[in-house]
Amino acid sequence: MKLSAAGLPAIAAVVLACTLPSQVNLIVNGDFETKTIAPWVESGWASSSKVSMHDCAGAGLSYTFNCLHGGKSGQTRRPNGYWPGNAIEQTVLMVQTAEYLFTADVQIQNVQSPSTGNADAGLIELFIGGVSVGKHNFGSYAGNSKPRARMCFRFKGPSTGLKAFKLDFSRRYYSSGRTPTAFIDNILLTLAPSEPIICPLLERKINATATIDIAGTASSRFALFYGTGKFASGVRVPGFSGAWWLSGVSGQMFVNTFSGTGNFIWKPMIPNDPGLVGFLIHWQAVEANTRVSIGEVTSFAFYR
Ligand SMILES: [Ca+2]
Repeated sequence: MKLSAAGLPAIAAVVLACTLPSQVNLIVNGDFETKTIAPWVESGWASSSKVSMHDCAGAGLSYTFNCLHGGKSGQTRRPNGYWPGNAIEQTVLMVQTAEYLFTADVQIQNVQSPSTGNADAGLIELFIGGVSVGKHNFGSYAGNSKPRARMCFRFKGPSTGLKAFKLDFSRRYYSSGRTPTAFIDNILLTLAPSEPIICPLLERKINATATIDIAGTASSRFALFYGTGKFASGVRVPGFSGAWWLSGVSGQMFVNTFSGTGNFIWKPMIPNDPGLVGFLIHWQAVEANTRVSIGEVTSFAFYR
């Protein structure tokens, strides 16, 4: 099927022939909006950990898990030289070789001593049944900064069964009165995600260039769409895989072609418009090759 630049926005207007109940997140309380950590269980060395209101994602205040990064003297360092710090985990039914998409908003901020930089702001790593499947390394920290990132990666289930889904906060040094605080929110685990998949990389500040990774089928044509709203239920479009979620003021950003490895990096200059700050925008891409596939919806805001 040939992708029509004019035809794709009409997807949003298709009759609601079939809807999904909601976006399926295999993680319970991944947004911490219950105001508590449950059913997550803490392990390792829990240091100043709590669920509190914080603007982790740059989209406004929201209940967020946070802890001091790093371990303590007397522990055994890991082979990578990091001190094991705090970890949160819950049990998830995993299927070996099935594909999963993990996303989470993470941030580092030195709450205890804001102007103090740090040689290592730590590593946030996802382990499934003890196997590392992905991580984000904040590296060194500049005083008075609040670096944000979106963890976003796909992985194959390492084994089948009820597995510990553990987010681990380790660091090259152990915690002290000047250690930065790590924040995490909006933890989402999707089984068999539909391509294309959109992941913002690095910071998303206004008056700066953003970097958005879009991944799909090699050499396929695709279109990127945005919406100011998101339906409560995804809309299935007959003949297309995936589901359509964008509502409100929505439109097409551009049409382009994935590389031979199925990637496209979009680097838009974000206007210096205070009206954009904290405004949640929803995104989906649609690709066409032997069939039309509507990719996973993702949402993020821009911030100062
Ligand atoms: Ca939250």
